[in-house]
Amino acid sequence: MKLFSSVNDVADVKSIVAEALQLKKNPYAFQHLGKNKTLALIFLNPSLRTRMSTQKAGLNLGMNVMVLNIDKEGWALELRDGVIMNGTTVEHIREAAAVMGQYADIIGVRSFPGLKDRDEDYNETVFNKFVEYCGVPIVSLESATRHPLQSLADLVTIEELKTRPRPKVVLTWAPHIKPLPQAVPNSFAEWMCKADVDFTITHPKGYELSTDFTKGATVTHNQDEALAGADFIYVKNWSAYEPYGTIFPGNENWMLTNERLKITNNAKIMHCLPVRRDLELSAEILDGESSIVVHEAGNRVWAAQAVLKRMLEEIG
Ligand code: SN0
Repeated sequence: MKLFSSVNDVADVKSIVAEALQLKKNPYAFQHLGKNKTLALIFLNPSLRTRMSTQKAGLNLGMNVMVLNIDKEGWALELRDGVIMNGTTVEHIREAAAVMGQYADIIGVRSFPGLKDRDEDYNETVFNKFVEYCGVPIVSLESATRHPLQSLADLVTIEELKTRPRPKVVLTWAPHIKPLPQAVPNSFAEWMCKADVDFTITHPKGYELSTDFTKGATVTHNQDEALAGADFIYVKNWSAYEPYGTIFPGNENWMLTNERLKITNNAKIMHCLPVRRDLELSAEILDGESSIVVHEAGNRVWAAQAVLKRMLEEIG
């Protein structure tokens, strides 16, 4: 694997999930693979879990790891082609990415969407420039439209904790005060559509995701209907795809409470984090028995490690 940016980059989803669970049991078995290899993690946006879990995954594999919060610590990057750089940007992504490729054997990049220009975001303009210019294998640490390391960790978590062979998994929209990317729900949906689960998406009218990510899912605006009999509930806010980046007023009653969970099959509650308490998800759920959000975040290490391991095996 030279690129990990979506579920489509994984030849066999089942086997990478199994591999991640194997690594969880035996984290240091492949340290020889990463010896004298360098992983560079480049952040254009904030991070807690992705940064720490991917760093730990690299260390577990024996790699050297460098982190650059380029948005805060680097030169202001120019991302557009054909502009005279007489403004605030100092360095072009063409040189910056190429230079990073000189120092690293694998690069991870986080590049959130601007949520202004849908074509620019959905063409993955920024992430693809890193792919084009860095010249080494590259891992998405959340791009404009997807968060594949998160989704792989989510599937690993479902596989690990499911109590029946084909669990009912529900992705539910949750309230928020600002427009958030569709990356996490897009990505979760495309991974679930390829997994052996019964998958339903529920959201208020207007928050339809791009159908490129949801083929095979059941979609309903009736949250209770979706929650009935659910084994796993994935909670996440996202802004509208159309009109792009919009949030509509209301829908505060979409926040889950213990009362709302009574119709589920004793559902386990997931969230990628960070989560805003009592806005997106009730504190009583986060602090209660049904929440698996911290366990899920722990599994980010094994997902990242499975991906890096495959890349290292190919580099040789
Ligand atoms: C990001 C998102 O894509 O929704 C990262 C999730 C892993 N989340 C946020 O930007 C949350 C920001 C906020 O103000 O709550």
